[in-house]
Amino acid sequence: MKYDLVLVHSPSIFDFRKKPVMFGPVSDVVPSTPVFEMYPIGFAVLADYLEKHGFKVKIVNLALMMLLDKDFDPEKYLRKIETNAFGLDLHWLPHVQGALEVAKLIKKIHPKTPIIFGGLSSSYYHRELVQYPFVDMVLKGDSTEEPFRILLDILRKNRGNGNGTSLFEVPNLTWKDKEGNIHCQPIEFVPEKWNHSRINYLKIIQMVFRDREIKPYLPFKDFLRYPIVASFLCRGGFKDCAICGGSRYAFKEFYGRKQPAVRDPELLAEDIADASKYFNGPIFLVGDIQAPGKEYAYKFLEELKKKKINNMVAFEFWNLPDDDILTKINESLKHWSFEISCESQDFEVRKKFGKSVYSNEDFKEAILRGFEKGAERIDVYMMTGIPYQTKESILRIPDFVDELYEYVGPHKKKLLCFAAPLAPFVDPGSLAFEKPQYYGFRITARTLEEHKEHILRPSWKYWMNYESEYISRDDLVEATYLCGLMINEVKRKHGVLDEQTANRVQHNIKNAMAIIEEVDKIYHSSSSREEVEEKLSKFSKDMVRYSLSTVCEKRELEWNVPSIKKFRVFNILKSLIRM
Ligand code: B12
Repeated sequence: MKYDLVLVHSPSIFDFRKKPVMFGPVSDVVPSTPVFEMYPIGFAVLADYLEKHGFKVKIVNLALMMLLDKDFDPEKYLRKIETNAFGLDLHWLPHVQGALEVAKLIKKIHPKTPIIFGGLSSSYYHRELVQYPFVDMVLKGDSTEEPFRILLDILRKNRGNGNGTSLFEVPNLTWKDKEGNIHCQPIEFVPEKWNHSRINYLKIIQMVFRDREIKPYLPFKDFLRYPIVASFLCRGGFKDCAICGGSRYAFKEFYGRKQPAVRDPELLAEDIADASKYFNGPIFLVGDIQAPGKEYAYKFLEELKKKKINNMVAFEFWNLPDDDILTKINESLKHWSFEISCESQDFEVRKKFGKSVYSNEDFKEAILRGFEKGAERIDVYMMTGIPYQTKESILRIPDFVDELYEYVGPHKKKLLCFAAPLAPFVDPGSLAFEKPQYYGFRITARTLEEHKEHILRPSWKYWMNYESEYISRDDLVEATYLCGLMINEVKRKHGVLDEQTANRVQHNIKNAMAIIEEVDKIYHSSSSREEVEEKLSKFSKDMVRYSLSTVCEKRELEWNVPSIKKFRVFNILKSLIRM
């Protein structure tokens, strides 16, 4: 089959299957493994939009295919693909090495096929990116559906000629012409609302059947066991969190967006209802429904109520939810929960973080109220390594977690608390990356090449692109693991984790700490990368093993799936026949 576009998602480190790397707990609180095999949900949005406009699109989750099968040969697989263009995401900066290597490989196999990069990190680094001989174009911004349609149309008609004149018609595009000159169109396609496209899960299922291949489309390793899907409130940022590359500041300065593009409340409710037609797993609503205003939240919940949804819907809150919101959520859904990040128990650290300011007392009260109003579960997140946070401050997190469990009393088994590090990178475009001096940060990698060099180092301690004047790297890594150990004990004490799980987490953390010590010794006593890798090769298996479920057990993140049937097979088949 010949495609117009093949979207490829790369692993964070291309040869992760051979390299000895201590990834650390960088992915402990997201569904992916440290290879970051989850592709941007934007792939699904782009595929739906472009297919609707008559283009044939395929998704290839190369990272996942490499992860699932140690003998899978990416070169052999990519060689068989026929397409007018390849689209590669460099959305999350930790993919810098993997995405560049995959682009190089594709260029070697298909020298005449354009390679187009996209995603937030690509947009930030567009000029540096197109200078690589194997990168032809970058489509910038958070909304590339329509620019991509125009570009694919040009490529299909073969008008993208040598001097690239017709490419001037494509908004948001940076590209290199045959003479090697770089052209940058400004980011002008920035819709004020997000109503022009959607996440169409059925479309992905249809593509699986069309291509008779499921693996390239799976979003992450455990999806078939735990099918969590998501719906999104908006594009852009409402808040100015210091370390966030998706903040209001970052979008305004680097991605051409002055205001977040919010989805109409009716459409958002429809998205959730649509996902619930095909999946029985939890639906995570990304973005705080309170952010666009109370009226918005009420309208959305009113619409949601009409849909009579059975799935667990997990909300995300940036501000503390008030009683009205919690009551209305409870009236709209059978099963619901929420997650909230208070960043730190330290009021001063939280205040300077720049998201929301509330006292610990108010926070605890909001969690208790959440349970009383009917939340089936609440997840609380905190971070280590954020600006102004000292080692002592990190080591006090477990006391606060203990206080929280005491406070919610009978609800404690439904409360899950996590603390994970700001790693591997502080996001480019964030305030702390752009104005590090105000946050006591020193940035150790700025360019793509510098980040690539960091990520090829042997452990997450040396990957980090920042140093804080409030805590050394050694202390940050140690305090993160110690904090994980202590939180684990708090959860054991309150019966939140069974003995077996708590023992496993304890074992993982202790082993991870021992490996970090070994890596440090080898790293500091070797004179070349090859020597480090050779000496570390005997720890390879353990380095992978103790990079999973360390600061917490990964399954702790999982919300209950109310039905044993994870997929609504009858509805899927019915919709496929109708299409
Ligand atoms: C939801 C979310 C997640 C979800 C992932 C959902 C998903 N599959 O996409 C979860 C919680 C799993 C997650 C995890 C991580 N995230 Co996150 N995430 C977000 C968040 C809050 C919203 C993203 C969003 O709205 N997407 C909406 C969809 C429609 O847009 P999209 O996928 O970006 O796609 C559009 C464009 O990016 C572009 N595009 C994307 N790919 C491509 C490819 C091509 C070829 C082209 C042309 C265009 C293109 O076009 C699409 C639409 O037209 C943002 C913050 C924000 N305000 O944006 C952070 C954010 C993107 N995440 C970030 C980070 C750092 C991570 C992690 C690395 C954190 C960690 N250490 O674990 C992991 C990586 C996980 C992985 N890959 O396995 C940073 C990225 C900063 C950077 N420049 O690197 C952000 C900006 C902020 C943050 N710190 O959370 N994340």
